[in-house]
Amino acid sequence: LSSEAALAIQQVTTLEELRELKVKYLGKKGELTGVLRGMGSLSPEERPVIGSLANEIRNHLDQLITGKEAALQAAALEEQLAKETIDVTLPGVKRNVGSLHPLHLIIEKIEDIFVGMGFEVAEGPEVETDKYNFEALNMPQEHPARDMQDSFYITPELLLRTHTSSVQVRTLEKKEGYVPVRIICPGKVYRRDDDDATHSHQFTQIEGLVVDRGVSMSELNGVLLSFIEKIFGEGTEMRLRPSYFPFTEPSVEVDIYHPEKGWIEILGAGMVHPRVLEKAGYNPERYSGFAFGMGVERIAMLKYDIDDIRHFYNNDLRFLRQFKTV
Ligand code: FA5
Repeated sequence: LSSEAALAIQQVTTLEELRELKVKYLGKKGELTGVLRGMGSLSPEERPVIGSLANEIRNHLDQLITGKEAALQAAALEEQLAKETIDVTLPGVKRNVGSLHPLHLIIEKIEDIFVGMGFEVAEGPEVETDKYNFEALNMPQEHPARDMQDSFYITPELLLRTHTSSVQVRTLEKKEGYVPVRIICPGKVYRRDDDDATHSHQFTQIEGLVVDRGVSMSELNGVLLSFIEKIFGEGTEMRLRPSYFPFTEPSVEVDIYHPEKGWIEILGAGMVHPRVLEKAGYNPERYSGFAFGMGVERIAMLKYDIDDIRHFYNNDLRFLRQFKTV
């Protein structure tokens, strides 16, 4: 029995077969167990002899099985490792890497410039109340200036914001009368304008607002010139033209000089109207401020020489791929 079992164990090639052999010889109903069970019929002299012989065989077989088990496991591991070798000569799979949208890139660039001048980045909702979009900005119901920004109304009280100036009063209310206030706010705005090469019914603005003691028009001039030189290069010319916004007094429109296109308007700005400060809880006798609102697409079009605003929204990969940064 012993040599028969030893031979069988030696010949086994899988762990599964080895388990079966273990049951066959050493299991509860196994052959060796059978021998031990039959000991009752032996004479008292024979019993210890056969008993110790049977135990010896059991230990021997046990050892053989454990040894074989380890050998089979090692072989299985070897085989797996051999199978998993990497063929470094195989051609790679090219993955398509996406890129940031040009508008996103320019917004980040503009944010960086203003953060460098001590501004914080603020946010506000795109669905806005009449109060923040118009009323608190010195444009009561029926004010003719509302016609300058033809609006998408949702209810008589709610509309898609027509400019990021809606964030001015929201920010001032949050600051609860404290100064300094120095924020910019990028975001989408909506107007019932007909789409053409330079107008879109949905576009992007970046609002700026500074409120503190003794803020002046010359500081506005300095901040804007410094911004424009950083975006368009040193020596870029800027001019302020008198204009009108109900929420600023005086108001200006800001143009930059483009060597081929001439003077181009890029933003509106002015000194925050005392009535706006007052409504938002700031005493206009003590504090003053300036604000500006720029069209981001217009700036990107000038910087990257893009001739049609609709390129930003059509998702044409031939256009988008030109702004790949990685
Ligand atoms: C405003 O929206 C004012 N809120 C700006 C402002 C802020 C003035 C703070 C004073 C103080 P305006 O309607 O001019 O102003 O728009 C600002 C800029 O948005 C424009 O200079 C232009 O660059 C851009 N813009 C206006 N309408 C469109 C449009 N339909 N498509 C693309 N860009 C536009």
